[in-house]
Amino acid sequence: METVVDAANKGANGSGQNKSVTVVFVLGGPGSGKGTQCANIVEHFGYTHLSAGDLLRAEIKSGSENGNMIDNMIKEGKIVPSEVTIKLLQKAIQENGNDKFLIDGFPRNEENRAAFESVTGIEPEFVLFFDCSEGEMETRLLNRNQGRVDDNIETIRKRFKVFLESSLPVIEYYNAKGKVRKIDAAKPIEKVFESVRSVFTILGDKAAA
Ligand code: UP5
Ligand code: MG
Repeated sequence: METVVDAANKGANGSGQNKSVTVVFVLGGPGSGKGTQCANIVEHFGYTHLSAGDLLRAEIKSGSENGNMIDNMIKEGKIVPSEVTIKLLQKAIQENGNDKFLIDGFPRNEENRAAFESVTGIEPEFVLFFDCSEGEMETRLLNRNQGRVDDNIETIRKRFKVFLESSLPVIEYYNAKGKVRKIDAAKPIEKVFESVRSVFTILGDKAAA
């Protein structure tokens, strides 16, 4: 079966030779700071940031046939079917010349995780986990003011429930494999980035060795 890596490579140069792609999953509850810290990682470590939520929101805006369904799922804080999200992620990887990606906010449940692995053949290098209390996350989301349809108290509570029930088990799965790098995400943005920076610096040192 053709993996996303083969497909990406064909798209890039038509040769069909394997290109190795490094993927880091960036996970954590709603408002834990995934998007904020990904922007910092992009700036300092040359990754491309793919937010699954942003890709889904762009899909709604584009007027695609799945738009209404995605919009309704996001308003309810529910997880969009894997095939939709994986197609968007695959396309974004294929169309990008970079070989290092931060996948932010995905996989959100066990089915997402297994489907991504079997469809793309990609295993994450590691999983960055932003650990933050619900009280702090709630305050941040209610103060965000970016017009997100899911930043209201009712949907926020649903998002927290889905995170606990469906997404935390994914983090536990990777933790059992020794792949989780847990970050205290309740601190101020610059302090959180100090911890993030040390994780990526160690990775860079290993690659150079
Ligand atoms: N902020 C950030 N860090 C701070 C700090 N250290 N101290 C103080 N303030 C801080 O940050 C949120 C806010 O907090 C910002 O105002 C920021 O300035 C401040 P942000 O970096 O945006 O947090 P993030 O973790 O990215 O929060 P987000 O709301 O994006 O997380 P979600 O996981 O809820 O949202 P996402 O966009 O990933 O998903 C939305 C919905 O899409 C899901 O609920 C689901 O319905 C759907 N979805 C799927 O179905 N499948 C997917 O694979 C992905 C999404
Ligand atoms: Mg985000």
